[in-house]
Amino acid sequence: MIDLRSDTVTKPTAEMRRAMAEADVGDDVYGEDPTVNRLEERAAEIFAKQAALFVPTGTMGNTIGIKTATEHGQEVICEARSHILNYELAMTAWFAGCLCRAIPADGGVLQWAGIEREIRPLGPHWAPTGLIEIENTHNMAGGTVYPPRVVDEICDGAHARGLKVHMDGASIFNAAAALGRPVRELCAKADTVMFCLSKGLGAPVGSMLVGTTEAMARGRLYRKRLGGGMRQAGVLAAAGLIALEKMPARLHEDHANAKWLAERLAELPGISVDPASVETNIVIFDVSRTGRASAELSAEFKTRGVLINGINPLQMRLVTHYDVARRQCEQALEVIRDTVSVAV
Ligand code: TLP
Repeated sequence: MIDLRSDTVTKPTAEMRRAMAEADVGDDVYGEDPTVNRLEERAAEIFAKQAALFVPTGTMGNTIGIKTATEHGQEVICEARSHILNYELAMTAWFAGCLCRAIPADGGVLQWAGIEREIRPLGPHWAPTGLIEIENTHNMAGGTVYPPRVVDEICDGAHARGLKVHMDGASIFNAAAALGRPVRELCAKADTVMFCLSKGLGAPVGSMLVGTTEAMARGRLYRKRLGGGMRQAGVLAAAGLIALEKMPARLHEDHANAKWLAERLAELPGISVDPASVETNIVIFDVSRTGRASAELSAEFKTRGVLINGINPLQMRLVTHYDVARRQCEQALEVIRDTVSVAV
């Protein structure tokens, strides 16, 4: 199977498996796992933040990041297609007790002017704004990258209003690869940043939250409350360290494969996609002119050995990653071409 459903599907590399087998471990609930401690120190260093917290999933990292910056009964401003609003089972409401105020933005990239209009002060009727959340890269907008200047403007504006900014940087290393800038520059002013080790970077499990020492200390308690206090988690952190140190350097290969696929998909009958909009490793393409629903196409691709999911009846998303080389992209393209030429 050529699996283009997500960059979460990668299997740990041989080097990761070796490191996992040999990892030095201890009980991380007591803060005694040396490998987890090293991973947290390295993450904090690389992001130039005071501290970091190893969490089992990106969803838990976002949940904790949002919780550390808000109070029950507030609103979190986010983009309309954001992961926190659409793919985390209403966790912002469930755990932090906050509503999401969704703002649609071109390419998923919010601008300070658009956010400022939506900020609500304390008043007799409305839920006051507690936090601004931005997603970089923006998954469901097609892996789009925030220009660093826009992030800085949002953070400066938010801070001037006494608000914090949480960045869902699940794929922040893809943004860094696309811009050729280090992650610490892209999130310098964000208060908390979540990034995934298990998405694009090849680790089997794990995400990180980075921020101030104070926020991470509180975050550690929320993590325990959520059931994320892991014990000898060094076996996971060992793979995470390799993901963090080694895997970012190769992400440009995934970006080149995504662009290559988008350029060729654009030539196929019934498919619409603008290759210029593909900035990282995600290609969202419209299949409505094939006359078939994305679920049908998905099932057909699968019978021919290619996995690609629909994100709604009209659009599909493919994601390139470490476990698909250019050769597999060529094979996947053949399958898509054969399937849609029959469909049209
Ligand atoms: N993204 C997954 C799905 O959940 C959609 C994928 O296949 O792309 N923030 C963003 C922006 C993400 O894209 C994801 C995962 C997460 C958070 C959550 O990470 P996990 O799955 O570890 O909870």
